Amino acid sequence: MENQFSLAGKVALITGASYGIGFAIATAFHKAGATVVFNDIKQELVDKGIEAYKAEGIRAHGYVCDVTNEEAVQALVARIEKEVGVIDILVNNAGIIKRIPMVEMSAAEFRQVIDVDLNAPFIVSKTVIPGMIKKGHGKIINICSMMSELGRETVSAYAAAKGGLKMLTRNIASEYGEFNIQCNGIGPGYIATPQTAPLREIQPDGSRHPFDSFIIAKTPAARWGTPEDLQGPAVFLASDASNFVNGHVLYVDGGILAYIGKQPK
Ligand code: NAP
Ligand code: GCO
Repeated sequence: MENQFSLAGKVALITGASYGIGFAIATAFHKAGATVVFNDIKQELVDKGIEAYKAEGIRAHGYVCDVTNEEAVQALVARIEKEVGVIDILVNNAGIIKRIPMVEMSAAEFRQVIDVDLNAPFIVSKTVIPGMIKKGHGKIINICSMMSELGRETVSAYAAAKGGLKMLTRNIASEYGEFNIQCNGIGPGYIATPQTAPLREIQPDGSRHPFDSFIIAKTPAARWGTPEDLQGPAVFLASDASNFVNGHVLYVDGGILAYIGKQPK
């Protein structure tokens, strides 16, 4: 079985992976044998990322690139092909969120979220797919969300983007499945990273943030997820073990989507 999950000899690009979920996935890919390539939007983040990988014993290739910029992405992919090799595995991980009530959100803010969370996965995927077709295989993993399925107050742009990303996932699978490219999503539940830190902030009186208690009550596992919880699912979707899995979103949510919520006492 081990061979089915091996990523030996594979080149994996994980976007926005200096820390957080992307970093954990990249680390797992390294342990499964892949060469890790990542980008981030600022040089300081790339430098910090390279150091963090080094501390884990990983020689990662880090590049500065804003994934919303098509020309910059084309230059990045060309450079990776020259310096590291043709990309076998892409994880569209870079993402942002703006928590603003919809009627107070400007169209510019809405567009910015759509640009990073939906347009960028389109741009990076369309740029790596030709190399994957030539190579005869490819794996694309889009990091979706609970908000690919559910709505909530203040996250209209994020939910619209992540819902769209689920459909982009199915469309890439539909359009390029015949070239032995599998495109799947991972839908993380609520994961403790800097992105969700404001939702877990300890209150001035020392109590938990109300949203923190709400998530624990809403999650059958009764805890927040960790970036490490996503490692096994990501290796599965990047490896030969998932060669006939295409257009699927694997929710890694401690059971949130299965659960109606706690009964009133
Ligand atoms: P994070 O801690 O905020 O990390 C996201 C990374 O993407 C950051 O390094 C960020 O850089 C980078 N980035 C943002 N815009 C970029 C751009 N235009 N070009 C290149 N890099 C860019 O987030 P995370 O919690 O690890 O989340 C990773 C992914 O999982 C996101 O797509 C997120 O929506 C998704 N997700 C998260 C959770 C959760 O509970 N944490 C749950 C479901 C899905 P900066 O630091 O400069 O912004
Ligand atoms: C929020 C959260 C979420 C999560 C995640 C859930 O404000 O509701 O930030 O959207 O980060 O995407 O899967």
